[in-house]
Parts: sequence; structure tokens; C-alpha cells
Amino acid sequence: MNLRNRGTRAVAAALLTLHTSYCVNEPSNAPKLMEKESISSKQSSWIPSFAGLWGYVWPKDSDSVHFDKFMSLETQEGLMSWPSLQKGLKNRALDEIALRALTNEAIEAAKTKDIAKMNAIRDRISAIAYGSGTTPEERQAHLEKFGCVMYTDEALDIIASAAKNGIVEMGAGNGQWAKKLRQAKELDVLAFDNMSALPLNPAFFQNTRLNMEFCATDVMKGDHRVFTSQFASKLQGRALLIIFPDPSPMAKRCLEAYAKASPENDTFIYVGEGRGGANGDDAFFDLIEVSWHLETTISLPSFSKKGYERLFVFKQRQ
Ligand SMILES: *[C@@H]1O[C@H](CO)[C@@H](O)[C@H](O)[C@H]1NC(C)=O
Ligand SMILES: CC(=O)N[C@H]1CO[C@H](CO)[C@@H](O)[C@@H]1O
Repeated sequence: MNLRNRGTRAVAAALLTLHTSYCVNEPSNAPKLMEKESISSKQSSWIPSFAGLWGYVWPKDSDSVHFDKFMSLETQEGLMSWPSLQKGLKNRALDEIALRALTNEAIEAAKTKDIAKMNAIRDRISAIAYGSGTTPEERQAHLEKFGCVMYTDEALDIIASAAKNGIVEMGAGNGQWAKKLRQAKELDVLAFDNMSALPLNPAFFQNTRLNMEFCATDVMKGDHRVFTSQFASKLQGRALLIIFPDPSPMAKRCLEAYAKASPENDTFIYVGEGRGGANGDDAFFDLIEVSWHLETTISLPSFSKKGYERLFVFKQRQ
């Protein structure tokens, strides 16, 4: 197993046989993340003034400093290795060691058919991979609703203003983002997937309420070759969107083919982790840092703070 790439999740996915799927880096439980500590009426009188003060003295977080720097720099070398990701990848490596130890325990428990022990191990694995306090059912529900990464209103707004002439999405999976972008932003989205990893879960393709509500039913079969196919003329002027690509050469191939097919149309929207994380390969991040320039980026909520997904808008360099 490849330790460097998405190792923690791959090990966890292999072990969490109940709910395995192609993408196991699901978003976290939205309501939990959105909850803010309530401010009692007693506190509220002084909090606003302090908040105003902090606005002046509070240091910017290191990720913002990192990305601000690249927005004004010509070189983009190092862009896709940001501070919180690098720190997180170190923690992930430690998680992997713990998961490997648990793998051996799980194999032993399976041999002796010790169901209670197997369940206990499964819970410990889940806690390491996704954080404690979330159930497999919650993860599954969020996977169905959002796909591998959770969208936010802000993310949808940024995509809508970066992609006024529509979108071609590659590796769209079940098309949750595509569907949401059409519904919420009236964007024209053509979505493709090579279908090698679908279905994520056979239950997806039953006419469940979830499926009808969240998945696009018109994801077309296609890979990087669509940019030179009969579709090519329909793709002109669109922004390229890639969300949570796997670590195969897929993302790089699509980005390359898009740029080559239509030199004047130069907008790439990427959602995922950076170099060394769960998505893409080194060649993909090399290509971004050499041929593209950062326009906008925001962080996205992630499952139990164990993921480091961001949304990026890049412009092709002249
Ligand atoms: C299909 O795409 C996935 C990534 O989404 C990739 O891992 C796989 O190699 C591709 N399969 C083929 C046959 O190109
Ligand atoms: C070559 C190409 O696809 N050009 C298109 C780029 O996008 C503009 C709109 O922003 C279109 O008008 C061009 O046809």
C-alpha cells in the first residue's frame, strides 16, 4: 500500500468494510461544523467591541500568509504545499502507523471470529481515520449528499463567478457538485467520469430520495480525450473543474488536455488537497506550479479536521 498518498484513508477504507467506497475522505457532518458557541446576552455587550479590536491585532493565519504571498508572486513554486497541510500530513503519517498496528489486530480477531473484538477495532479505526463521535451512517449520508468534499455557499459563489461561460467537470463521480451548481447558480455544467470507480455504492443507483435529490443523472462517460473528441467544440469557453481526483495521472492528463485544446480559455478550478495529500500526483502539482497562477483560494470544511481540502481558482500563465 502506498503510504504517502491517502494512506490513512486507504487503510481505514480497507478495514471499514461496512462502508468502503472509492472516496473515503468524506466531508464532516455539516451541522456540527457550522455550530458556533452561543453567546449569552450577558456576554454579547462586550464581545463586539473586542471582535473589532482583534480585527486589527489578530495575526493572519499561516495559510493565508502563504497564499497571499503567491497571489502577488510570479513564481508559484511551493504553492501547493501549504502550512496546515504539511503539518496535517505529518499527523496523518502517525495515524497510519497506528492503523497498521490495528490491521494486525483485526486480522487476528477475524481469524478467531471474535465479533465483539472486531467491532471494537472497527470503532477504533474509525476514530483514527475520521475522528471520534461520528458514525459510519453519518459519513455515508454526507458522502451521498456532497460526494468526496463538501461544498459551501461561498465555494459555489466563487465557482459561479469564475466560470461564467459554464464548466466542464472531469472525474465528476455521481455529480453532486454539478447538480448543486446547476440548481443554485444556474451554471451550465457538462460532467464526465470514466466510470471506473462507479458506482460508489450500489445503493446509490436505486431511486432513493438521496439519489434523486443530490446526484446528477447525466454524468457522461469520458476522460481527458473528450477535449479532442466530438465534444471539443461544446467545451470551448468553459472553465475546467476537477474535484478530489484520485492519485492517478488522471488530473494531470485532464488539465494538460484542457489547456492544449483551448488556449484562450484558461480557468482551472480545483478542489482537493495539495502536494503529498490525498489527491493528484506530483506531476499534477508540478504542472499547476509551472503553468498556472493562483487567483483565489478558500479552505473547505473537512471530515473531523483530518482532511485539508481547499478550493482553488487558477488562471493559465501567458
Ligand atoms: C479512470 O479514472 C480514475 C481516476 O478517477 C483513474 O484512477 C483510472 O486509472 C482511470 N481509468 C482508466 C481506464 O483510465
Ligand atoms: C478558444 C476558445 O475556446 N475561446 C473562447 C474562450 O472564452 C470566450 C468567452 O470568455 C469565448 O468567447 C471564446 O470563444
